[in-house]
Amino acid sequence: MGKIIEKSIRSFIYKVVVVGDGGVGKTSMVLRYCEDTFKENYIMTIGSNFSTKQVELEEYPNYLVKLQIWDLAGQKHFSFVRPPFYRGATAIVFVFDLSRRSSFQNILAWKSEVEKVIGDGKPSMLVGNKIDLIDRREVGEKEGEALKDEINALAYFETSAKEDVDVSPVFKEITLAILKGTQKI
Ligand code: G3D
Ligand code: MG
Repeated sequence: MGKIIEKSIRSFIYKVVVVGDGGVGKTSMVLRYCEDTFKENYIMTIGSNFSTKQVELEEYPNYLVKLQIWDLAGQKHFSFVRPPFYRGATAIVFVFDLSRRSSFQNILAWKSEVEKVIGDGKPSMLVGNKIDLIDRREVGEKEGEALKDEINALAYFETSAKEDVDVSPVFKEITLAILKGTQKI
């Protein structure tokens, strides 16, 4: 007679906010990670949207972890709508465009806007997107690493939502950091 082995699955859901200037590729990153697609001429994000994605974690076979990923409009004229969307976030992904220096310089302002609502000390990642536009690079890898240290982010990634470079590791690493910080294992 077969024995029924009961494996208890533990479920978690975490809210992650993706922030950075308009046009850096936030919506494209979320689409790439959640749906594995890239859409040219995607409509500008109005307000916000979120997608839910189950994270595959070999490290935690009996965990069912879902991320609710909020992609906020980066345009300055929508700033009044943003604070409520940060509420309840467990982690933050800061995104800039490697081919647009101003978006890199604005990361500190994004950090302070988010932390005004959720406080500091939440796990975060720094992402330089559009690595496929390497010929038009305006921010060096060392500068990215230095900013990561300055803002206390856990890691710095250079990604391409367009060519699917290193997008899922961003979300996987942040999930592992959340679990390490919140669970006693
Ligand atoms: P946002 O959500 O941060 O505002 P979007 O940014 O995801 O809407 O992307 C803004 C523009 O950058 C889009 O181009 C999109 O196709 C492009 N983009 C996003 N990620 C990448 C990337 O990794 N590489 C390159 N080369 N382009 C990217 P359009 O032309 O639609 O404005
Ligand atoms: Mg967008």
